[in-house]
Amino acid sequence: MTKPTSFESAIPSPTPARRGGDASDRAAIVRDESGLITTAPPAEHAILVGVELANRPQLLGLDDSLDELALLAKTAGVDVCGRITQRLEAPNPATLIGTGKLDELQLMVLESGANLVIFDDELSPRQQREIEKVLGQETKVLDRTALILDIFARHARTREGAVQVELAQYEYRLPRLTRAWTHLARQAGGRAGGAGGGVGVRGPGETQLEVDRREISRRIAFLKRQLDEIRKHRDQHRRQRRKSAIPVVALVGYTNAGKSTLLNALTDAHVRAEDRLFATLDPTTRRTELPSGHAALLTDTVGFIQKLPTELVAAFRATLEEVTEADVLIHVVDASHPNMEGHIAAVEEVLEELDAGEKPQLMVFNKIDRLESDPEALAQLHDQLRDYPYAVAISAARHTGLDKLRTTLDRLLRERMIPVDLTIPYHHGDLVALAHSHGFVESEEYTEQGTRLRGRLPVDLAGRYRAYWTNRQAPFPLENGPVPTHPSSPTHSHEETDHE
Ligand SMILES: Nc1nc2c(ncn2[C@@H]2O[C@H](COP(=O)(O)OP(=O)(O)OP(=O)(O)O)[C@@H](O)[C@H]2O)c(=O)[nH]1
Ligand SMILES: [Mg+2]
Repeated sequence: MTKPTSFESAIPSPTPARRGGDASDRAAIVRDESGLITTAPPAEHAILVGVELANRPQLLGLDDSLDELALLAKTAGVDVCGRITQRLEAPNPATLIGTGKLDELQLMVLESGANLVIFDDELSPRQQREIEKVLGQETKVLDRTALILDIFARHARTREGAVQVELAQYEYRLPRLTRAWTHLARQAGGRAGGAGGGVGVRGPGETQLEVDRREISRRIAFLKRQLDEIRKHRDQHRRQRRKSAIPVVALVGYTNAGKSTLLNALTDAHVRAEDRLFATLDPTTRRTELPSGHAALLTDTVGFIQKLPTELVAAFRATLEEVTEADVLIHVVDASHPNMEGHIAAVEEVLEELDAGEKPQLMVFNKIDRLESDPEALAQLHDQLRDYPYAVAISAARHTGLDKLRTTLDRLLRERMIPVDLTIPYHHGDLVALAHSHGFVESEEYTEQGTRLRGRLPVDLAGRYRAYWTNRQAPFPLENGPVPTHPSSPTHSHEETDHE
């Protein structure tokens, strides 16, 4: 994508998305003089700051949340050299933590030689500014959101991913253009218009900060237009997919739960699965065969985390539509994680935010190989499975429990289909074949009027059989369009790769 030159000169780009390679993973987060995040050699030593607010429900405890922040820091190549926490009745509007705590933090920074402070909670632009004032120019102040944005930027491998991260970074940055940007440098000679500037062209007196803001807003608008194009393309792609009436199953779950490993185990996807947070950003879809003989399309996509910034969810709408448009979800859970329950709740929260909370879910408790030495935990897990209508325990890495997973997925898909009783004229053998390949045929008889089929059909297909309901009466309205004279057979052959 090309950037406007004026923009390039005015605003350094956010962290460039990296394509492949691991060496630069060791790079660390720093801010350039403009305040934007960029990568640099590993020389970052950070102190983590966590706050527990009396009236705020937390999915993870203070320490667990900071452990997770430490993992995020590690993923970004930052070395953690200390942490500090505070329990508060209410946040300090100016500095989040209390003044005494801030002094303590300053001392800790000096003693440890840290050059970075990372807050586990999102800082308001004002709080960030005030804290920076106290800690001085040498110490960078980041929050969890900025850290996640940086990791996302490193892991984006497609244009779609890169555009989404860049947009999220600029939207995060826009209200935070302060410090280095407040030099109030006048534009050289007021070139933008001066005395002769036309209407709407601002002349001398415009500050650098305002110019920067305007450039960033322009860039945001440009990125949004690009994303609209991407979304249109994805939409078309999905519509195509829907025509084939193959159910789409999205793998969702907390980051690092094993979604990509599971996709690889169930298909020949060969997607990258790694022991780090947010290894996957870009969706990959692969076809898999189920024991019933039916096919399903499995989509692996970005993982979730507690305190996932809303801007990020909004910016990743194109990617996350793979989740919202799926027929069913496989919710992958790391059953060996001490915070399993908190992770499940965090995923449910994000699903709610995406309006996907009501989709049928197959709960997959992964990594049970790690529970082998703990029979009690394993028994407890098996008890827990009963809380869910569809749940299995597996090890994606060792390929244990995958058959059970496949049959359970088959059952779930079958139970969401609608029961049908059809009499199909003999010249519509194609519709009989379609029912066999995409539905569950429980009985088949040959009558004078045609083939009588009883069983279940996917909702998406049922409309095509409207005219052939036995006794001419569907038990409910079927509004899936007219019955085609030559119903096209669904495409079985195409295997999809959205992005590699
Ligand atoms: N012991 C064990 N490790 C597993 C299992 N499944 C996945 N892992 C490991 O868990 C780590 C994360 O796996 P991924 O498949 O990348 O997880 P993900 O959910 O795709 O993670 P993100 O893409 O980062 O959100 C990798 O190191 C995997 O090897 C399992 O069944 N047992
Ligand atoms: Mg993954």
